[in-house]
Amino acid sequence: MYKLLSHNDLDVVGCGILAKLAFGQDVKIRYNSISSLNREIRFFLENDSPETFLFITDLSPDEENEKKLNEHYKQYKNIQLIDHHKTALHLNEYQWGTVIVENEEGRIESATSLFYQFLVANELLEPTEAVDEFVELVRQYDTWEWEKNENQQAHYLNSLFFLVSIDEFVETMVERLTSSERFDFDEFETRLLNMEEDKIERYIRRKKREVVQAKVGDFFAGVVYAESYLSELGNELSKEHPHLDFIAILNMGSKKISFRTIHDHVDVSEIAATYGGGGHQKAAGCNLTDKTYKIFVQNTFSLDPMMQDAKRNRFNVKESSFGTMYADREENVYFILQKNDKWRIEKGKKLLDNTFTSFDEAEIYLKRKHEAYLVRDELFVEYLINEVNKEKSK
Ligand SMILES: [Mn+2]
Repeated sequence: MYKLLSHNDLDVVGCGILAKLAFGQDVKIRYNSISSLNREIRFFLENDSPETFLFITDLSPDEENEKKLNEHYKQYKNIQLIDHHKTALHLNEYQWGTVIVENEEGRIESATSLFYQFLVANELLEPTEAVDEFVELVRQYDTWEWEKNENQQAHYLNSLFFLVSIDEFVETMVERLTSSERFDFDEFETRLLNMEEDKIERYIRRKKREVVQAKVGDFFAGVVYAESYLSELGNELSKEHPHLDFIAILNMGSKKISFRTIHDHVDVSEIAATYGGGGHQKAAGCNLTDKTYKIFVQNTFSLDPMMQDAKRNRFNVKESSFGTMYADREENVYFILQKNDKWRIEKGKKLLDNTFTSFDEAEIYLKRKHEAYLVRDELFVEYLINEVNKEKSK
């Protein structure tokens, strides 16, 4: 008998599907949160027969269970932990721990891709083209590589996962992976997934109007409330507001905060860790506690949502050396313009002292300090006409 303990996202359920393919009826699978994982481990150590082989994927035990698992392993040799979280790297010191964030060729791993390699290497699962493809889709979604590769299939797979129950998803995938030579979606799923993509887009468009900008410690964060499509939302908001270090997504119902960033200079797993959470460099989370409630909810509640940059401008565009016009909530007007190789900011005709080496640097300053936004062409043209008229009437 095998037992697999894991939490529940596509990467984890991908492990569950591989376990089903490898062991069939001979495996019990439990999807856990971190706290229930430690309960499950205690239960396993106290009640399961030593014949049972335990897999833990994508999660790590607390310190107490780490020691107990090691004692158990010394006696029975029946434990394997597989993870790709940086925060679990210390478990590599145990014979039963395999934690790899990035392999030797620089490929970023997921729990599913690591578990697959383990099963194949130990001849517990026969690799096939269909399973290869499935595992790669899970890995690309989990690492967000799908976006760079424009691998829509990977995004579809995650959307399908959220459209049906875990059991139904596992059953459908196991059936498909055992019966088809290639991995693909059927016609009905494709139609459904197209509709789902549209729905996600509309949801994100709505959420973009609700983000507030907040200073959190040394960082600038975008704070938003949401309970669906967190990764998609975090990614879109990060791209929309590159002057923000990270996005904090608050789910009041589950009392959880998710952190996302697209930047390399920020490690959200470290930020989450300061609040008792964890995760990856670009995606992490923690619980909503009294402390985090105060920082992210109470302190930001009275703030107005950020204004969005105009999208379809032809004249007032970024990096124009003649000047790009911005405004803030108090209707102050700013121009970012180039003067002798340097980028400068003009606030209501007055040139500020600061100099910047790039347009982006100037814009980050302006957005962080004044929450200024790129104004629409209409306003820009109107402003210029007014200026010309003022000159004439002098
Ligand atoms: Mn994972």
